[in-house]
Amino acid sequence: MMPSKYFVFLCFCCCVMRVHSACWRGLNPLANISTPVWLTKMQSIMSPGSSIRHNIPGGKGPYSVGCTDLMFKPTREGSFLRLYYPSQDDKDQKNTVWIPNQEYFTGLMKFLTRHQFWGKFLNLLFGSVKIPAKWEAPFKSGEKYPLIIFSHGLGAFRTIYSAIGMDLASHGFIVAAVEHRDDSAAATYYFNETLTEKTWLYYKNLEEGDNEYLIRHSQVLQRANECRNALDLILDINSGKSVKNELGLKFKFEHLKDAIDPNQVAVMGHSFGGATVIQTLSQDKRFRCGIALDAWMLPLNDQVSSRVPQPLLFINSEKFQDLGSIQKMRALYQPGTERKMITIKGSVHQNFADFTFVTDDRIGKWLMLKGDINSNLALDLSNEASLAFLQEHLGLQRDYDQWAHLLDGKDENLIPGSPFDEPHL
Ligand code: 8U6
Repeated sequence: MMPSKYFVFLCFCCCVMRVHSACWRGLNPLANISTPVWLTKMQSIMSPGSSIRHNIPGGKGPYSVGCTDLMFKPTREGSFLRLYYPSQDDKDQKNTVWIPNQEYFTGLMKFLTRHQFWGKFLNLLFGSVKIPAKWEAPFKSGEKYPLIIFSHGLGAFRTIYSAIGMDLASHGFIVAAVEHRDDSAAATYYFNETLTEKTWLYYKNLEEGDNEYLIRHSQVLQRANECRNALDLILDINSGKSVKNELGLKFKFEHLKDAIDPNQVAVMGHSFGGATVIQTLSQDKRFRCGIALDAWMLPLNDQVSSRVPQPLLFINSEKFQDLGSIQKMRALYQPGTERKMITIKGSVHQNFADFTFVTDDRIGKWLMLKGDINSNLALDLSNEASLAFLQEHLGLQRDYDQWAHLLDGKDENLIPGSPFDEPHL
């Protein structure tokens, strides 16, 4: 998916930028090498004006956003999730580290079939990037919030959909982004029973002769179970059960008691996570509606299409879907079901994940992380359409219906339905 020359070029650009940015500031780049200061300089290449940026947008809604991680049960069968939530306005709290372990970069390189050198390189570039959500900020109690379980894409992991998670949380949602242990995440980890050993689990590439459908289908079943387990866990916390966070963090999950309306639960996901949305809805009616962002339909079997009575929103990129996958989506349009589909003009598959925000336009397009549309505009449209849909189908008393026209594709940057549809006469 990404020719080596692009990586070499990226490296080259970054090095050039590094020297340039150091020169601009009248610094001798060599003098600082191999000191922590050197690392700080490294981060300066991520400042505006260089090819690498770190402005992952925060939420646009009225709530401050907090973020924490929860690992429930230490083993592979447990739940691992990142929570974005409405928080108290706390100026003392620090922003959240975006990608908290270098192993995630190792896993990304395994997924992208690149040499490990590049993982170390990306870790240097992005390992200390922060997102504008307050780490472990106190929860804002006193209201009931709807809940969204979020499922990541192939080769992704729980932390790289933060622009979506933060925006929804800033609009009064609790968002739980699960990390899947089905071998489809770039990387994830768990412990043994006694917490003495940390095991990293990396993305498993398909091998020659593998039946892609069978593997991906069994993974989507596991993913749906992991989404349901995450819901069980959060509803347990909601009813006052105390849970042990294996990560030993300070965040008080007890404050989430009675904070969630169990009738206002949705499932959302990107790519493989979009397929997970559909599978999960078919298995568990506690999820009242679903949003599939550029869903990858291959993992699903044909029977699922008649087993999803809940409302479903498809938000697609312009470049990723083909006629076959649109037909699989259309098969879910059964009598009596609520379906919406929109396509974001000029967008690409990876417009929904955070890496679209951390490079400039040129490099971003080369790496297929960005499309012709501005990444902020594309995600605003996706989030606003999602909020309008969630308001309608979770019965929220908010003003997100101001974006209801987006659900009919009424915007200059949207196509109603898909590019393959017959034009309406
Ligand atoms: C390129 C997904 C990078 C990068 C992701 C490309 C991706 C990336 C980090 C990994 C997985 N954003 N999942 C250069 N392709 C860093 C430097 O991180 C998203 C991102 C992001 S996904 C997806 C699924 C399949 C494929 C690509 C992405 O669902 O968007 C193929 C060939 O399967």
